[in-house]
Amino acid sequence: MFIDKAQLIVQAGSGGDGCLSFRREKYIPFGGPNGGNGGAGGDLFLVADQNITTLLDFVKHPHFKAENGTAGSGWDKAGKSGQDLTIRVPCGTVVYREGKMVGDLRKDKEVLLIAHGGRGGRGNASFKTSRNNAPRIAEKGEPGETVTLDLELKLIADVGLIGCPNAGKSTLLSRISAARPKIADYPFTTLSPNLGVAKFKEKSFVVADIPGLIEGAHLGKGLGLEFLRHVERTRMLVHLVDVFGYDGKTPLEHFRSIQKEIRHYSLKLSKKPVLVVMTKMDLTGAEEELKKFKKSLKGKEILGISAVSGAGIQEILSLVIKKLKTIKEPVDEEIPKESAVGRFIFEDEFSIEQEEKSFRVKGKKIERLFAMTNFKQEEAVSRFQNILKKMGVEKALEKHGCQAGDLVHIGTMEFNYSPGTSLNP
Ligand SMILES: Nc1nc2c(ncn2[C@@H]2O[C@H](COP(=O)(O)OP(=O)(O)OP(=O)(O)O)[C@@H](O)[C@H]2O)c(=O)[nH]1
Ligand SMILES: [Mg+2]
Repeated sequence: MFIDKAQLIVQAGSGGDGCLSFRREKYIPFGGPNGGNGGAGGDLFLVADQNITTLLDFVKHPHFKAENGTAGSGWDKAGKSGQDLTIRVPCGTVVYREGKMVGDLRKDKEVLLIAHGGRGGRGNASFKTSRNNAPRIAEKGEPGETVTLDLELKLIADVGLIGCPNAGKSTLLSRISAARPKIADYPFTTLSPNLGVAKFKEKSFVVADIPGLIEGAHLGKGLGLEFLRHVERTRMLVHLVDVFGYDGKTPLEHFRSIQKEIRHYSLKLSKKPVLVVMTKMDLTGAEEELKKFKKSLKGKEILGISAVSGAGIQEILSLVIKKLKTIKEPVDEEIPKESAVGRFIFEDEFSIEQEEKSFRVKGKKIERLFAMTNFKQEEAVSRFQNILKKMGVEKALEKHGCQAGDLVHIGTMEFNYSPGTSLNP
């Protein structure tokens, strides 16, 4: 099954906890701290893979988690880092986070970092200073990032075949490439896009055949405009028109209504160069129809083909190759710099929100500090308080009207505010 939209819920690995330990050996009465650091958690990546053609797997299995780092241990032994996890997606996968595009994996093997693993917690050996040579403090590992991503597959092809149902799009694709799409004498034979590589005189290009369009597709009629997404990134369109029309309408009426649907879908798409091709020229009376059609669309380049006799097929191929040479690659959709996953975002160190009689301190740095503090260790608690003080959290709380006894939330913890001693969990 061809699925072109999916959601991923990924969690990078958490860092391992730092270790609290002291050297204990015979004849060495005051062995120093020797607790090692925890290992880093594994990162999560997406990688484009040309052998994958659908996002179907993610609909069934949207959850992924990279490995956690292991805890540090005594004798200054660091924990092991967690393995990174790489998730394979089809080429042409566009990645969104909270509605913003954060990546576009076009070419085989392109990689995108989507979630950072947590840092390993520092062991007590790392906290040794000249003033404190026996620290009883070790950090917990930093939790790995959890991220929800929306994936959208937009096929990457040079040429898009569009037209009414039954116009002969899939038949043409099967004539010019090795692709074997389903072909039949009824509308909506093609239910999902097909890709094929067409070759002509040592040159090749990728063609996308999509389901047929009908008038009112923008209102959801037929299969709607959903699949036009897959010709958005082509360099040109080939619009196929059945020489005897479809559903009682003339070729000209069809041509116009499909062009109108495309304009409804996107102005950008409607501005792509179009080659108009009349199909089924082997049928009796076709020449007359083609003449009429050409006359009413003066100035447009129109070709006639027959997939049955092969007439016109070579002409299409050589014309498309000639045209492609003059058309630049479509410009990429801009990825806003600040939203790219994995990019460092400058933000205020913290912010304070008032919730009735209580206050919430928010911010990446503080929340991370909270997650990595082991509140069972006295020294860790006082380090936590000192850092908050240095960051100016106490002052900021008072500015917001926080008074002794008021509740302050950080992460999942509640504190009673007491000025001077800062926050006591
Ligand atoms: N006589 C004749 N019949 C053709 C020609 N091209 C296609 N057909 C027939 O037209 C019918 C529709 O062809 P398809 O290739 O399935 O048409 P399509 O545009 O892909 O149709 P949908 O996938 O339903 O949108 C089939 O019965 C084909 O055999 C042609 O050049 N000459
Ligand atoms: Mg088809």
